[in-house]
Amino acid sequence: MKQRLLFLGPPGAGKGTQAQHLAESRGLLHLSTGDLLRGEVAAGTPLGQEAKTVMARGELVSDALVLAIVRSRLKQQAQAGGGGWLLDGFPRNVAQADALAALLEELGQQIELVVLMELDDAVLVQRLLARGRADDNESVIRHRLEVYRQQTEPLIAYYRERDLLAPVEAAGSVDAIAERIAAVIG
Ligand code: B4P
Repeated sequence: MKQRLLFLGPPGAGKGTQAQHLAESRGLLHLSTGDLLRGEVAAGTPLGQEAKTVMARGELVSDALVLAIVRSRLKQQAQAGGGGWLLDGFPRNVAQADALAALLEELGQQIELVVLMELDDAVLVQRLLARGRADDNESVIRHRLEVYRQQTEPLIAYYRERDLLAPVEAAGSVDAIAERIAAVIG
């Protein structure tokens, strides 16, 4: 079974939903940069204050800020003896992917698989409108999709070239999608 995983895909594809299930059932560390940032916002930390307006606009929080969070969690886990991890929503652009590669080299670890969750825009928008989080109104959702196309989609070619990409159809029930993901992870 592969134990060092990335979940990639557009907003609303269900990365968080599937990552939570998988991490629980397989005992992996689940690192969702979105959840961690929302935690900082809720706690009113300086980092959260910086992230809040950026997230509300549907844009990406600065690489330095997100990287600092991921670096400290992965280092902590490595120092505690290592183990599997699942990065959900990170990296979101090529600079973050390069920084992750450098961090993993430092830790002597490697990405084993990148699960790409694929779904039509119409279904993505419907799911997000139904979720109704603070950044889930229609104009912000459209903007997040644009940001995804411009900044995150290049990672598909990036990880395909490194022979790590496993595309999964993200339409259907949560259980059906979980089975497809389990099949590619082994
Ligand atoms: P994220 O928290 O990563 O959220 P997301 O991409 O919008 O959603 P996800 O794909 O996880 O969908 P979910 O399972 O919730 O990002 C939010 C913001 O944080 C970004 O816009 C950015 O500002 C910031 N951010 C995060 N990471 C960053 C980074 N690395 N760098 C810079 N900025 C960063 O599912 C969506 C909905 O669909 C839910 O309501 C769910 O219940 C439903 N759903 C899931 N599966 C379903 C199914 N099979 N059928 C029907 N509904 C389903």
